[in-house]
Amino acid sequence: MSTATFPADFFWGAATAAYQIEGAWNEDGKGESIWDRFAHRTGTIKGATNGDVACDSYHRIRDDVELLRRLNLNSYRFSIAWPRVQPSGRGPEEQRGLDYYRRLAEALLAANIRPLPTLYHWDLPQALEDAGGWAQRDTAERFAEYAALVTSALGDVIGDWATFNEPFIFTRFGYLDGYHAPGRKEPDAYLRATHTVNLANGLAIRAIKAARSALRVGCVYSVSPAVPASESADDATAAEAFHAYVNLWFVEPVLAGRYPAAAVNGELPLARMGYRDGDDRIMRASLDWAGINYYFHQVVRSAPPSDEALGVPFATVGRNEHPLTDFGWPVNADGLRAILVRMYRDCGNIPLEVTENGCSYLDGPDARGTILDERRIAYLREHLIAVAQARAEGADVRGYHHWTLMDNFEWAEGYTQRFGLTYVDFRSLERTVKDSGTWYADVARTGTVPV
Ligand code: IFM
Repeated sequence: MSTATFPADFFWGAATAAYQIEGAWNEDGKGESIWDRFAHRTGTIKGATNGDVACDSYHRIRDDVELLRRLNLNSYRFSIAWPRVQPSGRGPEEQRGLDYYRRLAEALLAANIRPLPTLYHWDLPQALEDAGGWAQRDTAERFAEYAALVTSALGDVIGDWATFNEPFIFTRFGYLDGYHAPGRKEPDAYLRATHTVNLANGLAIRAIKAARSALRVGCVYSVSPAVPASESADDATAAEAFHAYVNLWFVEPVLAGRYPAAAVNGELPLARMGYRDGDDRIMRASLDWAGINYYFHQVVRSAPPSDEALGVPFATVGRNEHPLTDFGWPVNADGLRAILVRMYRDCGNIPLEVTENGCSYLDGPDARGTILDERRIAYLREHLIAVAQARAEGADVRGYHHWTLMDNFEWAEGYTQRFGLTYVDFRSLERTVKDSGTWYADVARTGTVPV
């Protein structure tokens, strides 16, 4: 397929997350988050930077909505900072935080852009981390209360919601590998954290539906298709174990009330995870849609169980023959087609949206101030064609959100990566649409990807 056309009701979007763009880290009653605490610690973030100001989006609703309008987008995926609306993660709401998100949603709607918020994109209130964080079972109840609070307050203007962004990433990087907040390297805490998040997802979905039954609630997953390293049966089995662990650990619990046992050769460490009788019924809930975040595939081979937490029976091997972005991530558009088709099946044919897909290239302004990011245009073209191919193969993919609207704070990488459709000068905070943004705006306007 060299060109592709999408239906008129397809969602063309861009995605961001609160800590990566908002700034205003301690304004209007906002509580401290685990990312505030972590980034303020020496040695955690490249360049010793943090999200205190980021893109200052908290003060620039009008500019950012205007940017989305210029890009002809009809969907904006952003996240709600839990400590902005419930500073310590429990108790009464902070009205000024809710007002900010209402103003944002209303400005989007006035520009004919669908607001698509995620309730948790990694910024846990620090007070909850002090009580044990995601490793503490009670955090599941806190999350459900917060979800009900926000959707009760804003569900009159926002119909589509996501609970979590990339549960696999924030539990693993935050509690096992330690290079994301809260910076813990504790295998047992990690295992419990994955289970708490699965409990929280089920509880929150039911709490949201109890508050407002018409809302459509999904969850957003980071996924990588697994390519077996060889044609051996062992590597094929290893690739399936990778898929079960990386792609389905937070999918099967909500859809079916169970963990994908293939991830660990059938030996689920339920006791270490803090699993209790009846948890299947808590985790299971009615998911209306799933978000797919795709960046790269992984080549997987069979290996003796070695992972310090779970003992997964596979290893990933170096990253192959594909070209790399400036961040060193392989560019493989067919991986997006493949994983959309697979996840559609594994999610029981519920609607999918691409909630993130993008690339960091460091192109900056030339002498005329133009950002000629041709590599991002090529990336977008190939990946959008892959979405069209997945649709042609039967996957019900209803939207595409590019990561990201504008260059921003890339977690432990600080400001050293640029994923944006828009260039941000981090001294003046001026935004300049890159050539890729202009190209994408044309696609969004016509619904057609040119050759
Ligand atoms: O910036 C992140 C985002 O917060 C979650 N998904 C991957 C992006 C690029 O690393």
